[in-house]
Amino acid sequence: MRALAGEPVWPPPLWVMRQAGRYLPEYRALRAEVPDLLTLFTTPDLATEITLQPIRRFGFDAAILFSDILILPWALGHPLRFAEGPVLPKLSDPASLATLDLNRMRERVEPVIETVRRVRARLDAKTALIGFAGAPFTVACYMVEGGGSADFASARLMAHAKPALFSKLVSLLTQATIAFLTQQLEAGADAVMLFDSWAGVLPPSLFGAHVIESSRRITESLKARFPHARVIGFPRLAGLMFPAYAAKTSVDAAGMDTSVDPAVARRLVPEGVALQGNLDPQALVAGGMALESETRAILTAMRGHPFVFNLGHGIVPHTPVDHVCALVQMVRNA
Ligand code: 1CP
Repeated sequence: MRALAGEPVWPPPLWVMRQAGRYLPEYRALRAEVPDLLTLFTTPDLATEITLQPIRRFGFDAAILFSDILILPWALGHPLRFAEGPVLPKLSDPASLATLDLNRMRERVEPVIETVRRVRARLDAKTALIGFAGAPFTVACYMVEGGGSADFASARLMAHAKPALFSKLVSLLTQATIAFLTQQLEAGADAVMLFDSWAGVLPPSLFGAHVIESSRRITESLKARFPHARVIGFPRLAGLMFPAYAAKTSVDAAGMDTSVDPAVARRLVPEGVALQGNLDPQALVAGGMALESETRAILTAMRGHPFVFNLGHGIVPHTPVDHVCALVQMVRNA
């Protein structure tokens, strides 16, 4: 929390994106008993246990709520199931947009909010709890596409060909995200993160409206209500738009994806904006010298700047648990 508030805490605090997940044997064991992901996300007992698993094992400085970015459209009434990845009906017209219902969202997310309460009650005071949501643009991508995609071509096509419809969707998701994150902060989350995993597929002409403006609205509205809450934004693959994102969204910290040079980012973000990231998840799989030199390079580049050590994207399932232990040791000894 001090690093997010702009203090260059050293050694830097550390957590790992997707830290609760398939690389952990205890997660795989639970998952084998309850194979339906949506059940895992919406059963407070199970979601609480999974959120705490990586904290027990590694002592990370933050826990992140075990949920998914697609819980929000699900709570708005958009059907969702998980196969290899998420599967949703494709949203393509005003009629399907009209079925999304903000009023029923509050009740449908209640099990997730209960998880926030239980996790906060079980964490010690030194461990922060990070709530999260997908950023409106990224969630819109999955809703228009009906699932994952390499380039989210149909979502981008809609943004160009039906700009009013796409803007309406992003705007509705912005409102819903404010409500959802407000509930998480009320329930005890210390910080919230906005995952804009697909921000980088947009041309700069649309990045301002769909990524920066929607994130700014969310951040400012949360901060007006919760002055001590911190917001982390993750505009993945934003490239040259990264500094504008850090400057204009009012986020407390900007998450660097693997492609960002931390030494360059540090010079380009406004004073006081913390940075988070950005070890290549594959360096963590590799371990040994590769892990050591990549980790050292990031630590050297970030020393003296408010910083939270993390990966540049989610940890991958075949990551050896020993390598995560080695990473924790290296960062703690920085
Ligand atoms: O056991 C499994 O197979 C589950 C895989 C899984 C997990 C662990 C999914 C399906 N979601 C989650 C949890 C999750 N998702 C968390 C939990 C907290 C944590 O430990 O970090 C978070 C923060 C997310 C966020 C999320 N879901 C993002 C944003 C971050 C990112 O990775 O870019 C995205 C894009 C999703 C969608 C999603 N959910 C699941 C999958 C496999 C995907 C990717 C789909 C695709 O694009 O192909």
